[in-house]
Amino acid sequence: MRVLVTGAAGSLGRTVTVGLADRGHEVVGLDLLPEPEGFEGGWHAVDCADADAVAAVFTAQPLDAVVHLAGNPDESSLPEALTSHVVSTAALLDAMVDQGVRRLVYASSNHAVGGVPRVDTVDAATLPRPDTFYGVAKVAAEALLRLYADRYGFDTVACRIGSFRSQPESVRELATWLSPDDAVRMVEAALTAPAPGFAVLYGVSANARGWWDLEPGRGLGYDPLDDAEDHAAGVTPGPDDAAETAHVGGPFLAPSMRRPALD
Ligand code: 15L
Repeated sequence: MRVLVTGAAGSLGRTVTVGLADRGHEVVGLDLLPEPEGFEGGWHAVDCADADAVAAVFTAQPLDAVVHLAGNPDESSLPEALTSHVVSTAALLDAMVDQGVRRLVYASSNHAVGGVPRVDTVDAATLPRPDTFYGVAKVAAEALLRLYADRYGFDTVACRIGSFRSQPESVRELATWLSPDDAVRMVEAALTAPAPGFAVLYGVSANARGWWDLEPGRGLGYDPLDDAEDHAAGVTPGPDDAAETAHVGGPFLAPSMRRPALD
């Protein structure tokens, strides 16, 4: 499969591009940054929110699917978040319509439901409950995926990723960790699942302390193999652990994350 990976120079992007290439896929990278050393394949240094530039990428080579990982991973103003996550997704989806590319795997986030108290069930049917403007933008991007799946018959998989790290770094992350190897498993499953239509899965490893339902992912062929518990001895408890484990979104619920929408 020839796959366009956006955000290919980021930490998740580098893991996914190498992992997909190792699994026999042809990877075309897209990022604002130049290609990392050693990257093999096509590369487009463009802004994903620039619809004309994105359209030109799609005419440069035929593609089978898109993995959209690009976007600011932190909180920002609402307009910045909408540009980074929603406008970029729309630019890709419109280019897909024009070029007949029918599958998009999306790096959504647990922050789309970050306001859910941790004791509640969190599964694919959990209603949006963003904890930040970042989360609002992820919800809106997921809504776009649903719209294009309904309107054009696309397969669009929203992966609500927990905490992508080489190792868990806090008590919360013992529940929310997504390991590098599981991230590749997740993306490949979402790319190759037969006809998922619009689907949501939780992008976490098989953590013994995990909070979220892994079954929607397993239904798409994502079987995580790693467990944050294997790294628990290296995690030092901290003063914010209780607050960070009270809601799905952890630190994004902290008062310091609050800001006016339009500043
Ligand atoms: C995310 O979606 C963020 O991009 C990342 O920076 C982490 O905060 C992560 O979620 C998390 O919840 O740990």
